[in-house]
Amino acid sequence: MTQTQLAAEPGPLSFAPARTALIVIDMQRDFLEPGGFGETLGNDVSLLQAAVGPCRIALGAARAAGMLVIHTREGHRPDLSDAPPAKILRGAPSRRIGDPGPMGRILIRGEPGHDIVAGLYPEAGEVVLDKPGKGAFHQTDLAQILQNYAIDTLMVCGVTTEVCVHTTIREGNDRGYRCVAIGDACASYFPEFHRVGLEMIKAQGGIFGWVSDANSFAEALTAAEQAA
Ligand code: TIU
Repeated sequence: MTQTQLAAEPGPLSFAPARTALIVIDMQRDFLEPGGFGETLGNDVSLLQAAVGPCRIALGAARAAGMLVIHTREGHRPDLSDAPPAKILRGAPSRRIGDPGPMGRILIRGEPGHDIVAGLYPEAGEVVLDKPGKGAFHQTDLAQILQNYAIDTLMVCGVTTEVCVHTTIREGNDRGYRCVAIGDACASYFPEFHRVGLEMIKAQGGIFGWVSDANSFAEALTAAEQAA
């Protein structure tokens, strides 16, 4: 099986594209566009645009290499039966989960705001995984999907760095996956949290993962194709 080397921190990582999945976390209108969940929490959603271009690079490279691509969407059933009251009642948002907004009901499956942004829309054959929590493993069939494809390495990008990306990488690490944050393809409403969030992953010799970037990921896949 073809192996390739990824430039990453705290050190390079050798991985097999055939055993690797690209997981694009929650690049949804609810987080990236005005009028959605992110804005109801008081955030400047324009900050997340920084991740879109690098996500496109990572997605394009994974597609060209025939890698497993998984898109996640955070959201809930229309009847809110899977939304913990502790989550719905948290804080003082301008609109709560389930309330009507300009992109439909906030963070509800099937509503326009729950959909993935146009520039990163899933292609036929890619996995779209709906998740009720911050982590992509919590109450989803992600573990089964990864097992079915014999995946051992996760390349993770999307939003937000310190919330859903971090939670998913922590969950994946504890389950035995080698997890890489594609750093420039992640973003946060808090630039400092983004920076420190990436630092946390790769500190202590890579305590729960690696950090790379979209171009390095694409170069590693190109090298793998040339070696095959
Ligand atoms: N608010 C925030 O930073 N993030 C979330 O609520 N969900 C995700 O990170 N997807």
